[in-house]
Amino acid sequence: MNKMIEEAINVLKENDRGGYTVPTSRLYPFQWNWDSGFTALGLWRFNKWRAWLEIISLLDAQWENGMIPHIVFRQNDPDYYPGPDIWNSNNEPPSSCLSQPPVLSSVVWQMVDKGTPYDARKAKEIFSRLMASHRWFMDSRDPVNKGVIAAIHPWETGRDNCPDWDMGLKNVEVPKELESYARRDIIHVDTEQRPTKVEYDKYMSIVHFGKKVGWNDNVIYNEGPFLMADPGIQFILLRATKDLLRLAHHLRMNAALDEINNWIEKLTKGSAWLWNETVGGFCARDMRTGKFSDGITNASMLCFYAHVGDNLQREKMATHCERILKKCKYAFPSWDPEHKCFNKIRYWRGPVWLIMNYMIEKGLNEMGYDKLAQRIADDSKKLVNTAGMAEYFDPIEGSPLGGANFSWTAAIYLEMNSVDISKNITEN
Ligand code: 9WN
Repeated sequence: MNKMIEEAINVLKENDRGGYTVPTSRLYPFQWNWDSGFTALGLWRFNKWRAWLEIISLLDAQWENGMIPHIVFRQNDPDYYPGPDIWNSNNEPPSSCLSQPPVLSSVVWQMVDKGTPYDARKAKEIFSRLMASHRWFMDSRDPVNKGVIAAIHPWETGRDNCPDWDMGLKNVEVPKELESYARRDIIHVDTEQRPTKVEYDKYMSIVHFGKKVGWNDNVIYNEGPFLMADPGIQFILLRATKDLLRLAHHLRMNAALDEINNWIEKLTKGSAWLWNETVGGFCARDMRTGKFSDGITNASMLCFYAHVGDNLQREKMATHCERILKKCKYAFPSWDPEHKCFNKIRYWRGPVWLIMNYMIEKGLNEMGYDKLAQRIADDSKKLVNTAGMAEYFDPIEGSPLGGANFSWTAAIYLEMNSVDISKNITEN
């Protein structure tokens, strides 16, 4: 077996905490929502029941209202801030109180589509849970029926410090009564590669507000300090809803079809609201002011993955893609390298993330942009082959950034190499 593939499998095994996988040790010592989704894809390549357990353990933390929280805390751990005592979710297992990009239904569909009757049986067991999580997004993050999903916190988008959120964070006031706190992330990772203190103060201020209003989704939507539309969440949810429809057909869950079709129709219409004519691309947008962000990101590129936009819009997005690829040695940066806010090492302000590459590549392939897709697949593999399973990578130098031995990078590496070594599992 290729050495890197072996290493990727080892990373996933080493980050296994018994039924769930941490993104990496120390820096992120809990279970994260979309990390577990992508991790399941990688696990499935060599151990199917363990992949399903990853999903089932995440769903174990699903709230009664359908929300799948962004972090599940099964124990306290001083290595991460903010931990369970700060969120104070008051449920079992303790969790954070907001969500993350909903990749789960797409992951499940892929496992069923490529899998065996065993996979279909497991999917059937959790189908109603998936429905509930989609319903929660539609009801709680779009209570006005606009077809546009709101993110109430940059953490919900999973692209925490992307310049997309600068405009929304500007309006977030840091309350005098905000408890003082000590960050832990910068003990593990170079400060230059992480969000700034000003950003962290704002992140904690939004948490402070959420706690004050008992995490009431309606109050947060109408009065919360931050409310932005994210092409990432919007397109990932739309794609996941389309995959949920495929799953429903496959499992003959006919009673669910109308509801899912309605969601698809609504989200497709709503996606048009994210088209920024000035930039000629899909961009993040402030829900309260209607003001657009002016940068093309790796999340903008997910329009292909969601199959949204008319022909002209797609051509414009493909042109942006080509232009950006010419500026970077390694695809695909999290922020436009020609924009003044680009920073090649600071987290979501420039670096490459393999999970985003995976979705962009899939979308480009499906929409017939084979060459662009190939470039992204090749660069992704090259990055891991030379820099290892890093959390993220410098798009210009190719160097590893953030945490090392990272679960979702390892998982996507296995996925992109179409590893099928399920027969070898007993030997390992
Ligand atoms: C906050 C775990 C998570 C990812 C996010 C990424 C980062 C957390 C943090 O790590 O966010 O959720 O503390 O920086 O931005 O996408 O899920 O890997």
